[in-house]
Amino acid sequence: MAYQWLLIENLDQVTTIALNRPQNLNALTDELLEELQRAFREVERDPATRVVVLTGQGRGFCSGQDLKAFGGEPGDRDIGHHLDRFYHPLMQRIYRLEKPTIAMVNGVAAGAGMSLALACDMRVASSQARFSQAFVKIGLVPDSGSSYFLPRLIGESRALEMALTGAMVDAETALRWGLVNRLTTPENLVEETRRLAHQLASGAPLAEAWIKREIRHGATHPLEEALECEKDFQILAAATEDHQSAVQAFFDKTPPVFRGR
Ligand code: T3D
Repeated sequence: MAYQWLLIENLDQVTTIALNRPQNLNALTDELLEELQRAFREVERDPATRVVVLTGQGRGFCSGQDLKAFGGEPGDRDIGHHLDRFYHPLMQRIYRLEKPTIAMVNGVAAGAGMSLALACDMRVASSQARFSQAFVKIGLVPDSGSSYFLPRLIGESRALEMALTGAMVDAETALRWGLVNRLTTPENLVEETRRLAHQLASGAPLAEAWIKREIRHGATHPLEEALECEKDFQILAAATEDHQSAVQAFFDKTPPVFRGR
């Protein structure tokens, strides 16, 4: 089905989803959020997609909730319902996608736009990327997963600094803080992201899906439970054809080919 607010491209098993409202730095309307939900549902099921890249058209990544769509009197909006309906299912879907996800952060990522980047597994940033927990600047609190993702990525103290000040964090600082995995020039952003995406796309898909679950579990559970979780996934992984054939490829001194079986 066609999309009005997204550009979607599949190249060599990597699907790139680009938010496409460049005139307002890809601010999120209900229509765009609905399309994003649908796109992530589709890539989840699509056998031709092994890795998903999320980015923005134009000079911004995403400026968060479209403030012009607020309308009406302050207090008229049922913000709880809005979050439940549009943001919560989307962030959970991205975070739990059983395929690797990369946010290719081309420009500013603010408010829920930053949450979108945080919900991805990794972030590759251009030197023009900037990050702001902009919520406080309009008297709101972090939502759409930022309070969950951010302290886990950069620690409580820096997360609080970002959330309390709403200050813009530049790409260099983001790299230093561990907010982004890689930093490159604007000219090399696509190439650098593609290199990482293709490396992941040629990996073992079942192992990658289980690794996502195992690492997230390990981050929030005691060692004893992490060891049990690792064992459960390792039993599954060891039984795959991909594991058997990769071990054989190692002895044959040939590159492994993973088929997701
Ligand atoms: O509703 C709910 O369920 C609650 C959910 C809330 C989640 C949230 O995301 S709250 C936070 C919302 N986002 C913001 O508060 C950020 C607002 N934007 C900015 O602070 C700045 O635009 C930026 C720091 C992101 C970028 O600044 P700059 O100087 O590079 O660009 P600009 O000139 O401000 O913006 C360019 C255009 O985009 C401009 O339009 P114009 O004047 O040329 O017609 C601007 O109005 C528009 N724009 C930017 N952000 C938004 C936006 N339009 C609507 N909504 C936006 N969020």
